[in-house]
Order: sequence, then structure tokens, then C-alpha cells
Amino acid sequence: PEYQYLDLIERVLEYGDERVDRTGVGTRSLFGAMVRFDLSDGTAPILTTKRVYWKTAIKEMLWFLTGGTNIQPLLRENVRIWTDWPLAAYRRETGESVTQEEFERRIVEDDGFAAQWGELGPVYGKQWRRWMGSDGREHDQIGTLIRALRETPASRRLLFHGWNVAELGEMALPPCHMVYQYHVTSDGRLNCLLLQRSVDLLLGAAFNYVGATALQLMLAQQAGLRPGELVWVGGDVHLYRNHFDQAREQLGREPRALPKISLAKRAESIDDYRIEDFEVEGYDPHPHIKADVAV
Ligand code: THF
Repeated sequence: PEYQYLDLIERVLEYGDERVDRTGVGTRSLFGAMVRFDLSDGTAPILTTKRVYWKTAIKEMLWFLTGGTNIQPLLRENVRIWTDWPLAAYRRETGESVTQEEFERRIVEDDGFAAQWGELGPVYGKQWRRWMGSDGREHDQIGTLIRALRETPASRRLLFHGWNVAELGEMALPPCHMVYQYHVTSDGRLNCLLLQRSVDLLLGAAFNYVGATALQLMLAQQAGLRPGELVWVGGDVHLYRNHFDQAREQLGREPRALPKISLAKRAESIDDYRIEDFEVEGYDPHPHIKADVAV
């Protein structure tokens, strides 16, 4: 299955439409792609053609599930992938040329500073766990989904959504991985279709595969199901211009056997998972490939 990903990189490099994007970096982009991963035998889509920091990706998913939207708990877990957006806002609004390290240190140590400058707005966690209805009631889409997986597994409405139109303007970034739809087979396997509207193919996709897999394992366990297939669908699938060399380097590498992933124990509820509960075995990747994220 890793070849599906590498083929996609190749197609974007070869046929992608060149355009200037929101970040000003510039991309080559294709519209509409699918990658399918079979998780039923415990295989994890953690790419082997470069080292992927899978713990970081799972910690990010666990943070989404807490309903949080502030980067402070992420930084306390040494996850720095969301710092760039609040940091850019801080520099823009204060005119101070603080370093990333200094900014992160202040977020971690100073709760007041974190409350003021570490907020991403009503992003994933808020919408997943506390979507605000027009009547002022909050909706826990994840809790509702787990109940539905247990009670009405044949339903065609097993999904949650991040695209809260009314709140898009307050988000640091509107959701990229946007809709997660689930499907339960008659023999008790849980399939997931993830619709990602915008895909940073080199950096983001590798993380999003891992996050979606971790979530699928947790949901399956909570609903008494086994993981099935992860069907990943990308809308605008792009490579940033400053990632082309890294993409070509990765294409030159031979994929190895994908690792296995499992949960070490049964958690009481969806809120009780910890990074230590995820066991990855047999991960033997090629070296990490460094690339800068476009902000
Ligand atoms: N914006 C852009 N341009 N790309 C993205 O992938 C992306 N995200 C999230 C929101 N906006 C995005 C942020 N997720 C990395 C990984 C995921 C991110 C952001 C950054 C990253 O830099 N990864 C490096 C190093 C990781 C580390 O040091 O821990 C890597 O090599 O994987 C996609 O949802």
C-alpha cells in the first residue's frame, strides 16, 4: 500500500497543476485521489520510505479528542507541529521577533500567556467534542458516534464533521482532515473513510494516516469491533515547491514491510487513552527527511 502513496507523489510531481497557494510558497496540485489501507491484520500505515514520528501524530490525535484547542498541552508533550500558526500571529500582532523556542517556553510556563497566544480558535477538538448548536447546546460528535457504532452499526450516518461554517472565520486554520465517515461490516469490522479537503502530501499526509489509524483502533475497541479498512480520500492533493527535492529523494527509496500497531489494553472510555497504550512493532524505516512546513 505504500506504493499507492508513492505513486501519488509521482503523479503530483509529473502532472500537478502549478499554482500560488494561500501560503505564497507555491504548489503542484492534483484534485481527487484515494489511498486504501487494510488495517485488519494489525498493519499500520506508518510510511517506511522516511521515518515518520508516529508518536507525535498519535499525541496530536489524543489532543484533538480532549476537545482542546490550545497548543500548551501539545508543547508539554513535546509536540511542536502546531506552534507555527500562533507564533506567526504573535509576531504579526506584537511586532516582537521572538524565537520559536522562546515562544514555546513562555506558552509552557505561563498559563496567562498561553491563554492569550496559544489558542488556535474553534479547531478540531472544539468541533469534534463541543460543536455549538444554534440553541446554545453543545454536541459531542465523538460520543454520539461511539453510541451509534454500538447501537445502529448498519447506519449510514456514522460520521463526524469539522467544517462548522459559522465558526470558520475564528479558526487559525479551517480543518484539513474534515469528515470521518465509518462503516461496520456484518462480521464486525470497522471501516473508515476520511475526506481530507487539502493535503500537504509530503508532511501532512504521513501524519494524517497515522492519526486516522489510531482513532480507528480506539473507536473499534470502544464499540467492540475490529479495525477494517482505512479509505483515505484527498481533495486538493499538493506538493509544496520547497518539498520537491525531498519528494524525489523519497521516491528513490524502496518501501519496506509496514509495521504492526495495537492497543496494549482496553481503555474504559474514549477519554482514557494514553500514548503508552499504542504499541508499534517492526518499524524499520529509511532515515527521516527534513522539510519545512508552509504556514
Ligand atoms: N499546514 C501545512 N502546510 N501542512 C500540514 O501538513 C498541515 N497540517 C496541520 C495543519 N496545517 C498544515 C499541522 N500538521 C508537521 C507535521 C504535521 C503538521 C505540521 C507540521 C511537520 O513538520 N512534520 C515534520 C517534523 C515533525 C516533528 O518535528 O515532530 C516531519 O518531518 O514529519 C496537517 O494536518
